[in-house]
Amino acid sequence: MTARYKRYTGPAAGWGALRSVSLAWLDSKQPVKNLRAMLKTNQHGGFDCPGCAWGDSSESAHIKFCENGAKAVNWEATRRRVNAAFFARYSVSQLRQQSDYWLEYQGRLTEPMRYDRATDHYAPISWDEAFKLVAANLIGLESPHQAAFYTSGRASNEAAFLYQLFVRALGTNNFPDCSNMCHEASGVALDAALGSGKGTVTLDDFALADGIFIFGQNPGTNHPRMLEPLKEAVKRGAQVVCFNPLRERGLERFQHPQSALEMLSNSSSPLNTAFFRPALGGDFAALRGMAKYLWQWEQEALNSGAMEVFDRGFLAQQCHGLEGYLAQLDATPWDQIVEQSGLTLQDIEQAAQRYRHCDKVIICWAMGITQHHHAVATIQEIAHLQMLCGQLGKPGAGVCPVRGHSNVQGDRTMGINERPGKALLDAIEQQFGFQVPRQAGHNTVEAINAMLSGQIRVFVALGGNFAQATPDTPRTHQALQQCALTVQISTKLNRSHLMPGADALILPCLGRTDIDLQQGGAQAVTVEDSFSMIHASYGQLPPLSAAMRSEPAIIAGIGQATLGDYPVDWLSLIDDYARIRELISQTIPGFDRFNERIAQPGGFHLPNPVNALRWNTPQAKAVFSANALPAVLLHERVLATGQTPDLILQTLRSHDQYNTTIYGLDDRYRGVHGTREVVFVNARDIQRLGFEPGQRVDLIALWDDGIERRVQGFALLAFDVPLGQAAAYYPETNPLVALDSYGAGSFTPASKFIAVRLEASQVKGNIQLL
Ligand SMILES: Nc1nc2c(c(=O)[nH]1)N[C@H]1C(S)=C(S)[C@@H](COP(=O)(O)OP(=O)(O)OC[C@H]3O[C@@H](n4cnc5c(=O)[nH]c(N)nc54)[C@H](O)[C@@H]3O)O[C@H]1N2
Ligand SMILES: Nc1nc2c(c(=O)[nH]1)N[C@H]1C(S)=C(S)[C@@H](COP(=O)(O)OP(=O)(O)OC[C@H]3O[C@@H](n4cnc5c(=O)[nH]c(N)nc54)[C@H](O)[C@@H]3O)O[C@H]1N2
Ligand SMILES: [Mo]
Repeated sequence: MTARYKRYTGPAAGWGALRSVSLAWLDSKQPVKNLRAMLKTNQHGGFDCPGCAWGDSSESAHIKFCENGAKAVNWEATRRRVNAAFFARYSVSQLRQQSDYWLEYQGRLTEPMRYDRATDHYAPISWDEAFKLVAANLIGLESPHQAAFYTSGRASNEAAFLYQLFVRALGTNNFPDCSNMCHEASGVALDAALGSGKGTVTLDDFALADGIFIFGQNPGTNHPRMLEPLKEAVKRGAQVVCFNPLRERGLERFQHPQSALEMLSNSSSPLNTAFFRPALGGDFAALRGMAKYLWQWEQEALNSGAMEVFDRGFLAQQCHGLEGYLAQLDATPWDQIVEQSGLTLQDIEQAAQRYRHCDKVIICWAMGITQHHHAVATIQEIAHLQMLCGQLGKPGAGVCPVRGHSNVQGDRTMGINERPGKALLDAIEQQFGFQVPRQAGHNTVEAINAMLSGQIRVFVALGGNFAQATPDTPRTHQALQQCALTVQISTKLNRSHLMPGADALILPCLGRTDIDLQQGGAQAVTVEDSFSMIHASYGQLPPLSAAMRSEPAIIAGIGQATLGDYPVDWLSLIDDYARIRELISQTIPGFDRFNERIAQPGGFHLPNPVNALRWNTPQAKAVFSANALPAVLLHERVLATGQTPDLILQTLRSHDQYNTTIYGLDDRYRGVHGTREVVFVNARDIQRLGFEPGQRVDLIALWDDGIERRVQGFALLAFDVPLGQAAAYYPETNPLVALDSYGAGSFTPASKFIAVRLEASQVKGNIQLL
C-alpha cells in the first residue's frame, strides 16, 4: 500500500470504529470463533480483556469491549502457527531482516524451541529438557544475583506470585519489569506523598466527579473504554480539562462534539471543557502555576473573609509540610512557570479557575507525565494540588494514574518489585520459612547495564518484548546477546527471540483468551485493574496446540527443576490454581477469602488506605515536598554537548499498535496510512529547519557520551504540534533514548523528551501528501 497522509477530520469513534476492527478480524482467519470470544470479554465467567487496564463497572450493561480491545483479542486468537517447521525454514539472521509487524503476524508460538548457534536456527526441545537447561544454568551461577527475571504486565496474579516466590527462593530481587518503563514514577511519587502508590478512585467516582483533569494521556487510542465515563461527565456538565500538546482526537471530541447526543450547548464548543497544550515536560510548571494561583486566591480570601479556596480543615488535620511547600510556591517565579509550561498566564489562570470551582476533582495521567526526567516531582505536584483543596479521601475525587497493561498493577501487588517493601519480605519469610534476599535488585535500566558489564548471565522474561520496549536499542540488543542463557516465555514471535544469548529458549504459553485445562479442570486466573478491582478471568478458546503450557505451569516446571519441592511443591499447585490463591491469601494483605470473593460478579475491591484518610508515610500524614522546578528542562548531558537541539521529540503509540505489537501500519486519527516511519512536526518548524513536508530526515539524539544515536528515513509530516516539538512512534525511535536518560527517582526512560537534530536522509521513499 502507498504511504499516505491526510488530515483526519471525522469524529473520534472509540466505540463505533468497526471498519478497522473487522479488517483485523477477517484477517485472523477465524471471525466466528473470535466473535464468541469478544462477547465474553470482561463479562462474569469470561476473560479479562488483554488490552488496557481500564476497569468495568460490575453492574453496567454497557458494552464491555472496545475497538482496540477487539484488536488485542483477535491478535491473540489467530490460527497461524510459528512451529518447528517455521523455525526450520528461517534462520534467526533471516528473521532479523523482518519488521516487528511481520514477526508477530506469523502467529502463535506452539512448541518449545532452543537456539542452536552453530546452525543459527531454533530447533524443538522437550519441556523437560528445557526446564533442566534453565535449572542447570541457574544452579551453575556463582550468585543468584547473576540472573534477572523480567515481567510484562499481562502475567496473571497467580503466575506473578509463583514467579516472585521462585526468584526469591533462588535468592535475588532482580525483577526488572515493564512498570519500570511505564508508571514507576506514579508509584514512587504517590508513595512519598500519600503513602500508597496506587490510584485512589474507582469507576463510580468518575460518575460523581464534577471535574476531571487529564494530563498526558490519549484515551481514544489507549483506553477507549474511558471515553464513555468522560462523555457522561461532559453531558452532566462536569469540567473535563485536558493537558496535551497534541489535539488527540479522542480527547478533542469533548471540545467539538460531533453528534447531537454529545452536543451540550448551542455554541460549537461546550463551556465545561478546555484543552491546554503545554511544552513537553512542561506540566510540572503548569501544575505549579495552578497551585500558585490557588494560593494567591486563598490569601485574598483570608484577607477579605471570603470563602476559603484551600480545604483548611484537611490541611490542618491530614497534611504535613504545608509551610515549606507554600514557601516554595512563593519562591517560584511566574516567568519561569510561563517559560517552562509553554502556556500563557491566562491559560494557567483559567485552568486554576476551573479547578477551584469544582467540588470533586479527579486527576488522571499516563505516559505523557511519567516518561520525563522530573516525572516524580510532577506527580507529587498533582498530589499537592489535590491535598491543598482536600480532593482526596472523599467520593468523586482523587488521583488516577491510568495504568497500561491489563495486570501491571496486580503484578506489583503480588510482589514483582525490585525494591520490595519490608512488610512483603517479612510476610514471605514467615509464610514459606526461608530467608528472603533483602538487598534491592535491578530495575530495567540497571539490568541492561548489568548484562552489558557481564554481571548478569541469565535473563528470563515472563512475557513482553524486552529487546524493543527498552531504550537504547543497539545496546539492549547487545546486552541480551552477551548473556549465557536467555529464556522467553511468550505467546508470539518478537525481536527479543532474535537476540539470543549463547543459549536461548522460547517457551510458548497460553494467553488470556485460551482455555487453561489442568488436572483440576479449566482454571481461572485473576487480575487487578487500574481501580484496584480484582476479578477472575476464564479463557474461552481451545489452545492452538497441546504443546503450549500455562504461565504458572511453566514457572512451576522451572521451579521444580531448579529447587525441587523447595519451598513449595510446585507441581501440585498447578493442578488447581485455587491452591496458589490460597498461598496468596496467606501472604498478601487484602486477599483473605480470595477464592470465595472472586466468585462474585465483578470480583472485589482492594481498598486504598487514602480513602480512609490513613497515610502510610513516616509522618502518618499526606506529605508535601518542597520541590523546586528544574532550572532548565534540557538535561545537563544534552547541555554538555554544546549543541542546540532542533526539536524535542516525544515517542508515542499509533492507533494500530499495542506497545511493540504492531497490528497495522495506519494511525487513523492522525491521518497516517501505510507507514510508521514518520515524524510529526509543526509546518513552521519544517520551514525554519530548511526542509519540505514529506521529505525524509534522519533523527539524531543529543547526549554527551560520544555514541551516535540515529534513526533514518522518517518522513516529515506537517502537523498541529506546538512549535519546537516533534512526535514519532515507539518502538522505532527507541534507539534515540540513551540508557542514562531516565527520570530522577524512577529510572523510567525519558522517552517523551528526547533532544534531537534533524538531517536530510539518504533513505528514499515516497509518502503521498493529500
Ligand atoms: N490500543 C492500545 N492500548 C494501550 C496500549 C497500546 O499500545 N495500544 N498500551 C498500554 C500501555 S502499556 C500504556 S502505559 C498505556 C499508554 O497510554 P498513553 O499514555 O495514552 O500512551 P502514549 O501513546 O504514550 O500517549 C501519551 C500521550 O501523552 C501526550 N504527551 C506526551 N508528552 C507530554 C507532555 O510532556 N505533557 C503532556 N501533558 N502530554 C504529553 C502525547 O501527546 C500522547 O497523547 O496504554 C495502554 N493501552
Ligand atoms: N520509546 C518508548 N518506549 C516505551 C514506551 C514509550 O511510550 N516510548 N512505553 C513503555 C511502556 S508504557 C511499556 S508498558 C513497555 C512495554 O513493554 P513490554 O510489556 O515488554 O512489551 P509488549 O510490547 O507489551 O510485549 C509484547 C509481547 O508480549 C508477549 N505476550 C503477549 N501476551 C502475552 C501473555 O499473555 N503471556 C506472555 N507470557 N507473553 C505475552 C508476546 O510475545 C508479545 O510479542 O514499553 C515501554 N517502552
Ligand atoms: Mo505501559
